[in-house]
Amino acid sequence: MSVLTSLHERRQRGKKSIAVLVDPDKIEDPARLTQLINLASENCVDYFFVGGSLVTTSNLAQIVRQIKDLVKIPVVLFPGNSMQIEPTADALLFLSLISGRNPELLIGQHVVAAPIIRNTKLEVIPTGYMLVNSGRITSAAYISNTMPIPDDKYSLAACTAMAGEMLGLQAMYMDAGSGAEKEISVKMIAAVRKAIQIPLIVGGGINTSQKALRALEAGADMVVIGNALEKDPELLIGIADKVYEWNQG
Ligand code: 1GP
Repeated sequence: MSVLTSLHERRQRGKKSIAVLVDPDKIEDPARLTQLINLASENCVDYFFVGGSLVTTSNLAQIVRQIKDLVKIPVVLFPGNSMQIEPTADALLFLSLISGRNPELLIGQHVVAAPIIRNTKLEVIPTGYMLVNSGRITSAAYISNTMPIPDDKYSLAACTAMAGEMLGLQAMYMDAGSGAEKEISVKMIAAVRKAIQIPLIVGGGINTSQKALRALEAGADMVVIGNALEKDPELLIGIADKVYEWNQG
């Protein structure tokens, strides 16, 4: 089943998902990545996201291979730019940075990437990407040269998502940025959830199981956890337990 179909199907059944984000630039020790991959598998993680705002290493293919050699969890590219296309992954979030007004990230990089993607078997998931202010300038905001949505402008976030859905985007990703000081508020997640029907992914600064649960309760279909696991991979156990409990209830 394609990643998008499974997201829709899970959404219809009220089931939530977890994605573990692997930022190639933060992988210094392959053994640690192996540990994280195995932990993800033991804890029924649904997806691996691979990518970052700035990737200075050339280990993307190696990371995808390492995941695929060990587990059957789908690998979804979460590219910061058109250079982060790895044909051996399963799917790619074709991100349009709709919270910003930088044409390069609304259409420019897409034009460059499209013919390269066309020659792969990657499942393309047209995704609205919304950066939300998290209290300090994140790499995503800096590199994208865009202004994130202010964290208390719920209606602005809702209308942005609504417009993205009307433009035909198939999923929405709200992101406070990797390692954000403040995760996205439940009020903002709820406002966006009310505005759209497509699957809603939420990430950035989710570093406790309580934060993950709050995002899911507010309407996220999937939470993405990255930074916090680099410091403490075991954190995944608590978060996965919450998602499991939700999905059972
Ligand atoms: C960042 O949403 C992802 O783009 C995950 O954020 O690394 O803070 O978990 P963290």
